[in-house]
Amino acid sequence: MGKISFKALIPDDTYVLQEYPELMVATNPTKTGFDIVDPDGGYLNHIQVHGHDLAYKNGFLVKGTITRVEFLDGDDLPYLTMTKLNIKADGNLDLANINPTTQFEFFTAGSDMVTGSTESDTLVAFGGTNTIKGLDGDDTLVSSGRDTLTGGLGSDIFAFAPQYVIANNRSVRVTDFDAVGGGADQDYVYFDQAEIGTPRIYADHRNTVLDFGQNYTVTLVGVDRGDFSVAEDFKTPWIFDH
Ligand SMILES: [Ca+2]
Ligand SMILES: [Ca+2]
Repeated sequence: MGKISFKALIPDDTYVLQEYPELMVATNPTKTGFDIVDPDGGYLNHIQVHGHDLAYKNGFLVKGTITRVEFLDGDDLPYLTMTKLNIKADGNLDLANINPTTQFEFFTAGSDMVTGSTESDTLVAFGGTNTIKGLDGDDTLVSSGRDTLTGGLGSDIFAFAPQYVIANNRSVRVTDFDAVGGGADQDYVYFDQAEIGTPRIYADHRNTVLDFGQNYTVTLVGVDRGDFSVAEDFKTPWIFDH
């Protein structure tokens, strides 16, 4: 299981990948890793990839295993670190044409433990069965399904990315949704209603369930159905806007 830690180096609500140019290139490829940098040298932010038995052919990473990735600023301080990865090269990583967002999805395709900082973070985990913890701060936890989300203190947004919702049999559990706190404690559910419609909302034992159909459910653990309402607990319209 990959271990992903976000650090508090960037201002509130800035998604870490926004710190990087859209096109980057790999330099210094060796058996044990490579760096990903801005081809124009315009940004000092860079990404370091570590692994073993890495091999390259025609400008692509074709063999080996990626075990650790660090997203760094110009002073080599980490925006986020990814350890305990076990990612096999799939031949699709083009060393001369790297989109950090696409690459991040590849790095997080497995099941991951994602941890935020004590500041406000935007946390994502993409594929796999993930555990995401926001800790302190007003965090945005973005789930692609089959995840367990814990916001921690603060007013958190639990966001469900519409591009993943079309898949079946995805269930999410939110362990600490605060539907009654109000003010600084209030948490929110976010999703794009235009994309996936309005869920059926019902009580299940001591939980409240949002049922989007196609076996896609979000369970708000320990939330009384009577405390949850679309008007007060849904966040619209934009995911990164607290
Ligand atoms: Ca993942
Ligand atoms: Ca946080």
